[in-house]
Amino acid sequence: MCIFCKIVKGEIPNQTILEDENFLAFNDINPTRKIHVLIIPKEHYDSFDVIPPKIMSGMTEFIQKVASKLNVRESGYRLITNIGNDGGQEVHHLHFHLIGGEPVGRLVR
Ligand code: DGP
Repeated sequence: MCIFCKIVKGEIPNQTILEDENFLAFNDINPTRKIHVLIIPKEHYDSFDVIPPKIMSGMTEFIQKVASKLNVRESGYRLITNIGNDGGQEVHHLHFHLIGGEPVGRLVR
């Protein structure tokens, strides 16, 4: 079973930010910014590339609730999902990184 499925099942502890029936948001184990939260669907999908589009509407609403809870909607934040090897994805369970709490800089060179 993948590591994020184990987190969903409670087999690996996590610092939960927000949870509902379908989604979970928790602190990244290795934060790169003051705020670094991972947002996942509880159901396993390998990556964004294979999710049914209808999952995204619930996920969008949930991510906005997470951003509200973290109080970053006014200051702004970055949302990233890595896909596959070239995308730098290490955990193959769809997740969005929400980073912020400070200026995160430019993404492109
Ligand atoms: P990615 O490279 O997009 O697949 O990012 C995977 C992220 O998952 C990485 O930032 C570290 C995080 N991570 C890996 N294992 C764990 C874990 O057991 N707990 C938590 N909270 N985060 C984890």
